[in-house]
Amino acid sequence: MSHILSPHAALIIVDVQPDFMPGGALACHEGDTVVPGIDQLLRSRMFRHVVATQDWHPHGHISFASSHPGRAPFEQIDLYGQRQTLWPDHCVQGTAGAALDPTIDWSALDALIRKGGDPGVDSYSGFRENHGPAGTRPSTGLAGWLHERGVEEIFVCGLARDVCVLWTAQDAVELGFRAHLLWDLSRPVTPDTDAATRATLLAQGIAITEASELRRD
Ligand code: VGL
Ligand code: ZN
Repeated sequence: MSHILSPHAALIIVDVQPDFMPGGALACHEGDTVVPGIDQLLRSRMFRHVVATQDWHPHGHISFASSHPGRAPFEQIDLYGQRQTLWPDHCVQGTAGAALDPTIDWSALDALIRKGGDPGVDSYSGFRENHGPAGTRPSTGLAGWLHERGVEEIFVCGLARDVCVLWTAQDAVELGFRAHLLWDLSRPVTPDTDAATRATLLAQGIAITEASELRRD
């Protein structure tokens, strides 16, 4: 199947940062394998609107297991009434692991959304933070930016397929966009989540699309 991109389609590249690659602080399974395809997609100039997100935490962030004495990475705690997975320290602001992947040509990028900067709240989606103490999910402003540019359809790729990519695609449909997850240009933190991720996408009307299906209008 091929998919003709309209001028109202946007690409969102989620958290393609060394800390999410093999050898990084919070490595995704085969995370580095998305890099050549994303670089090619950027160079192709197929999308009229291109956004990247960058996980960007202060030292001592609440999502770090190291901020919770006696807790280990990948344990879950209750935080503001929601389940919070505790992660290894990752994407600390200004560190090499938090940079956008240095081998990708980012020239075609229109906007960069940094997220996770609130020390007390995690932020998976590019659109809004996770639940905070007030029970709300503050916006990053991305939905407004896209709506004002006339974007109707979103293609999400990057890392991690089971966390920030998934949450970004879910918010996209909730906020009124058609959404695709570019499956071959994403990889999970936890490989055995793929079947559950596919079921969630199907149930929420998010298309599973391969980069090779994309054609320019
Ligand atoms: C992510 C866990 C914690 C991601 C970010 O980019 O998927 N996962 N922070
Ligand atoms: Zn994070």
